[in-house]
Amino acid sequence: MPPEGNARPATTTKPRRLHNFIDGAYAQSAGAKTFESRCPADNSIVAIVDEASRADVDQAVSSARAALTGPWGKISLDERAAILHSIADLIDERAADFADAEISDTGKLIGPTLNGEIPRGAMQFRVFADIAKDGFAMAPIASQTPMGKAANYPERAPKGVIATICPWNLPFVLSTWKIAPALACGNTLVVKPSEETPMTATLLGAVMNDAGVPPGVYNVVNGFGAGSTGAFLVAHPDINAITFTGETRTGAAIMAGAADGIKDISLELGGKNPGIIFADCDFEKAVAGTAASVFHNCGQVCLCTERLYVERVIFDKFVAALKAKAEALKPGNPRDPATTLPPLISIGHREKVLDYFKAAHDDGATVVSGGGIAQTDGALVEGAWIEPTIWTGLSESSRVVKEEVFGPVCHIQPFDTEDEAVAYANDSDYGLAATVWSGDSTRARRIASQIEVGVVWVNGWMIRELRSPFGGFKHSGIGREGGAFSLDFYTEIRNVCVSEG
Ligand code: NAD
Ligand code: 6OD
Repeated sequence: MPPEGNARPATTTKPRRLHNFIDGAYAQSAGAKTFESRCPADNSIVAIVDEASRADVDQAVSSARAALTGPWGKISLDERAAILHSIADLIDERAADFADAEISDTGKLIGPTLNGEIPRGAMQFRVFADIAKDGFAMAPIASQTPMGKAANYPERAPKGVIATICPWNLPFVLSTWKIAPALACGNTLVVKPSEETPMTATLLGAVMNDAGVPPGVYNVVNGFGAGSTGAFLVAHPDINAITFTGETRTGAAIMAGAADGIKDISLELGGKNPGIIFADCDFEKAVAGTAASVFHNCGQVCLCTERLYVERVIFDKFVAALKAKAEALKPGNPRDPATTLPPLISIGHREKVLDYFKAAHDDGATVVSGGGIAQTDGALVEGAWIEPTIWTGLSESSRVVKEEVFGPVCHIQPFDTEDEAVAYANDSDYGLAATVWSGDSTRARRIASQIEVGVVWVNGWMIRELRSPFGGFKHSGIGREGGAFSLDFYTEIRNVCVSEG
């Protein structure tokens, strides 16, 4: 379906009916429960979704377990890689459908969805197929020990049945970020998308069938977290590993659940990311890059910047320039290419963000820009719109400076010295990402090396190389994925030691 502009309603007109995808087929849930998925642009119902019961999860896991030793377990790495390339090609062919589904679920903007997030999902299948082909074989180790001479052959084996639990903010990018390497390594999967965004992972089932992925290798169970599908999956005794992206609190619950059965875990969690702007930066570039890092996807990217530290001599000028960027953003129909501000994911999430607006007010913040609900018209007035919001004047202990808001917000603090900027940046329980803006590359690298986060961008933001390690320090996660790090998580390593007398 080609994307259209303003004439097209914010959502698809008729709600889709979504079933779980188990053993290669869309099947009605074994339980009777369904739930609604809504488009946050106008709060209309876009899908009626089966909530997977414990019996559905059991069936999905058994099917994934059986598929491990079926045809999928017998094909070569090269054949698996070729199938992953076919998956990528089919996603590209159906990009407009995937984009349409993603926009219906999230209210995301048409441009970044159709030209950015969906193609990146496809690309992840190609890239991880090639990474596995290059990195699966490990170098032999010759040894001469008092017990004799031997040759050691370390080899990778699939880890088994992987549970993949995903958030709503980048549904297709973040599910395929895990699905692609898991399949490349020969595993089978049970994927639980966020209850807010069930569509794209579910649509991917048909692509898997068409690409020749055997039944049972890729399964999707839709539903909620605690007390529902997500918890059934985490507790399932036949899961070997859980890869999770979402809130830190949820990650802690999943980690506790994973202890039972000694399931391996990879946790990509929340952030409260700092940006440090030095007076010697390229000012226009720093303002534009910082605006993107604060407001992109309405601030709903774990890597978004919510704390800004600006060298005092340019503080007022920088605040004014960022305010101008915030106020230029235009809410509207996400399918209209002229719209530049998408909504938050839901009315419920907007309530949470509005609570933070109140907390900032109660703590005495100066509201430089925003602070309320963004004005829209027509059907969009029912949507989860919010104003991009900039605060100054708060203490570093204020709630909105400490806690992840996950909205289009930032607090800006002046600093005078490098040490002060680094101390501010590190004064957080989180440690996911940071940006440093400076014309002095030696200084920028010196600062970057002192910040306790998993990724530091110097004079840029969100430049993603899929071969580089990705993950967080402190409460932002456990483990690294990306490139060969994904191979380490999605495989077990066996050492075959051959005695040579
Ligand atoms: P969330 O933790 O509420 O939910 C994520 C997923 O976990 C959903 O599928 C949910 O149904 C499931 N879930 C919730 N409770 C569960 C439980 N007890 N057992 C099993 N599954 C459970 O997160 P969200 O609101 O969907 O996403 C936003 C959060 O994700 C933010 O904190 C953001 O920073 C974080 N995030 C982190 C990264 C990263 O790479 N570090 C990427 C994207 C989002
Ligand atoms: O770019 C990625 O690989 C990644 N995992 C991004 C996460 C973004 C969080 O919202």
